[in-house]
Amino acid sequence: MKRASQDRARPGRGAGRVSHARLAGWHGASPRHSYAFQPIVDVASGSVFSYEALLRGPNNEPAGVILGTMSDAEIHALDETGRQRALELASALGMEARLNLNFMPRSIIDSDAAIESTFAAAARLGFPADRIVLEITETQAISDHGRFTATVNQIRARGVRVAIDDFGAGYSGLNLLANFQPDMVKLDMELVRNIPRSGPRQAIVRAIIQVCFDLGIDFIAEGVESEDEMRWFEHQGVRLFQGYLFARPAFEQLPPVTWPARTGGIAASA
Ligand SMILES: [Ca+2]
Repeated sequence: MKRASQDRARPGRGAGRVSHARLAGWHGASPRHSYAFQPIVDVASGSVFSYEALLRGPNNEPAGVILGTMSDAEIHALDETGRQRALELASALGMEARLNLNFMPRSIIDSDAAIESTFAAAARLGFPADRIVLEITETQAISDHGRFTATVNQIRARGVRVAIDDFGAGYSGLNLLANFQPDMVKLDMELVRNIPRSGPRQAIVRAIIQVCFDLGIDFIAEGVESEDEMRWFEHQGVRLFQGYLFARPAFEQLPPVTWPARTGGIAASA
């Protein structure tokens, strides 16, 4: 695996930790959770396309650790109202790119509390709805495609975009795309890993990319860790990437992007 050259690193806009003073008054003095941010980059334009907000503990503990300390009721409350903290941080950091927020299908279908609290926070903070992307994982079974599609389309009508997360790892797959065209698809990292050396993965992923291109869906390769992986996707016409090759998640910060050195092709200039 080649190492990304460090001399191409440059900070993202608004890079820097949010001061506690700027978040003072938010949920009192000791929030139970916070977020790290990881960019999704556009290698064709050399810009940050979006930042995904990743759940963390108040001291950067992994999501699984803090969820393990919470009761079911606390987890439910976190799911209903917790994303406002991601929006608070994004605003405090001066985020100008899109903000991706994670949702389970049931968080959207069973109740509108999670969505409404997110819209309310965005309105209060002046964060434009059209810069919010809902990442909905397909690893949880969507039992009723009709209801899912109708609900998500109602939400989209309010300006947000929708991405299907972990695509290829779950239950719905191409059948979901036949019934419902999201704005974006994020290919599961299991299909990304070592793709330059896996003929079967290449055949499957080429088909998924083609379907997305035909349907006008933005295709994102997530979990990209090596230049070889990135180059394979780039050769297929993919320009949107997320993964350690470009930036690791940064706690309450917008991390700088490390741009792999170009060997030709598209120039990565800002
Ligand atoms: Ca995600």
